[in-house]
Order: sequence, then C-alpha cells, then structure tokens
Amino acid sequence: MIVRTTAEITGTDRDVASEDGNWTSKRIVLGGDGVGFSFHETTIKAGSVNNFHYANHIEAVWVVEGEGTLTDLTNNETYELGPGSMYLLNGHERHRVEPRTQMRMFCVFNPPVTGREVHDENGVYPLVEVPA
Ligand code: 9YT
Repeated sequence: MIVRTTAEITGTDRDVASEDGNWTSKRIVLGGDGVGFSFHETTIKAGSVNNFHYANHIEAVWVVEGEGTLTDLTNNETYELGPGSMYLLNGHERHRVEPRTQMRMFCVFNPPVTGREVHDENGVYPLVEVPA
C-alpha cells in the first residue's frame, strides 16, 4: 500500500508548473508506482487560456473547484465546467480549458505519465515508457 499527502508532494519534483505559468500539477500517483495509471491534482489560473492535446493518453478530469469553459477543438463544441463536472478525453481530442475563476481538478491518465514529460509545441505529451 502507498499512502501520500499533499504536504509530502508540495515543492518536490512531483509538483510541477507549466512553462507559461498558467497551471501547476501535483503528481499524486506516477508511472513509477506501477499501477497502470497516473493521478494528478491540477490547479489552473483564472483568466488563462490552455490548449491541451494528449495524443498518447486517455485522460479523465474531475473538477472540484472553480468555473470555466471547455472547448472540444475538433468540433468547437463548448461545455461549462464547475465543481462536479467530469470530462473524459476518450478520443484524444484537442481541447481548450478557460477558467473564469481558479480551477482545481483531479486527473487520471492511462497510460500513466511518468513525470518526465514536457508539453511539446503542440501541447502534446510524448509517450514515455516506464522502465520495467
Ligand atoms: C487539466 C489537465 O489536463 N491536467 C493535466 C495534468 C497536468 N497537465 C499535468 O500533470 O501535467
């Protein structure tokens, strides 16, 4: 069994910030934990515009705080997000998240993020294999 707390993650290499300063993410469970998914708590700044594309991963996102808009960039459909909203990127959709107030969400990735990924110029995470 693994037990972790926010206090143990904050300020470590499991607590990452985006280059543009728009979001931070605490990687609670990573690929190295060997369970087939990763689990993150992401906080995104009010007023920011964030284009994401997880070409190699399925992601589920559960919003617990804040209000904003999600746009599916494959068809320009928009969705309102708030506490209790979930979106599942089961088709690797390019998407945009625009928080009106600071948003906090819990995210699950399959396959797991290892922690070494950086977004490339398209906002894509490469697929990084977890060493056996
Ligand atoms: C909202 C969202 O897509 N969060 C993804 C996780 C975050 N970008 C991270 O941990 O890298």
